[in-house]
Amino acid sequence: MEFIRIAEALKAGKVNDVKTYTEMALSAGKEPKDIINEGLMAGMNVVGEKFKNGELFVPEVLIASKAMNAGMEIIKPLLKEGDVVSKGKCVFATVKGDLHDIGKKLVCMMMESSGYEVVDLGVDASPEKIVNAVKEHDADIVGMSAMLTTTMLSMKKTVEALKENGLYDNVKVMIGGAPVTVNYAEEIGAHYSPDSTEAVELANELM
Ligand code: B1M
Repeated sequence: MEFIRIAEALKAGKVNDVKTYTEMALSAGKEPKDIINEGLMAGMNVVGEKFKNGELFVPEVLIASKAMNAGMEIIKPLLKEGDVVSKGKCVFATVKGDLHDIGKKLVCMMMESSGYEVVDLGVDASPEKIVNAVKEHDADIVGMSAMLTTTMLSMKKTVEALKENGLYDNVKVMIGGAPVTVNYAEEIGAHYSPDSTEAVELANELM
């Protein structure tokens, strides 16, 4: 019952209700990892599916992500080692010259909600900055977003920089953004997904 209430509140984007029901579930003795998997994640998975099917739109997904984060903030300090197994470490960025970050943030939120550790480098990230972050964080996945036809070229440069630094064979490169296509991804040696839900599915396949 507690889990269903959490999932329902999350789907409805009711941040305060998610907090309340998460606290109630803890008071009732529920395990933190079960609250995440059967309450929060269960709700977020439905949100992801509905977004993919066009039943929900960007603002609703952002609010649901906020509700997810509100629940996670309560649970995080209580997690024991091994409660949550990270699916992988990702470095995400909007590429050099590009300041659009709404879509990239959405992808980051969905990835985090699905169990990935995400280092978000923000916008206008040069190939050097991305390469350095991949080294520093020993990333499994590099995710790049571009919204301008002109800045897409920086994705190719970043892939080349990853190759020059001997990192390309150890990371999976994912790209996306309105002007990006599957053909362009193939051409530069990356993997493409059209939206945040498919980005998570792609990451799951790649890992
Ligand atoms: Co700009 N802008 N903009 N803009 N802007 C577009 C992209 C544009 C298509 C508008 C247009 O002319 N019709 C056009 C680009 C044309 C082109 O190159 N093909 C454009 C332009 C020209 C510009 C400026 C050059 C305008 C100017 O100053 N003359 C300028 C450039 C600034 C710069 O970046 N250097 C500019 C500026 C801005 C604002 C700052 C005002 C603002 C950005 C605010 C912000 O992001 N913080 C802005 C906005 C809001 C837009 C539009 C209206 C909306 C973009 C958006 O947030 N969509 C956009 C027009 C449009 O797309 N209809 C436009 C919602 C978001 C959820 O979708 O980002 O597509 P999206 O993300 C999706 C998918 O693409 C995918 O998943 C997301 C969720 O489903 N996805 C990934 C994204 N990244 C992914 C990564 C992945 C996987 C999937 O794996 C890693």
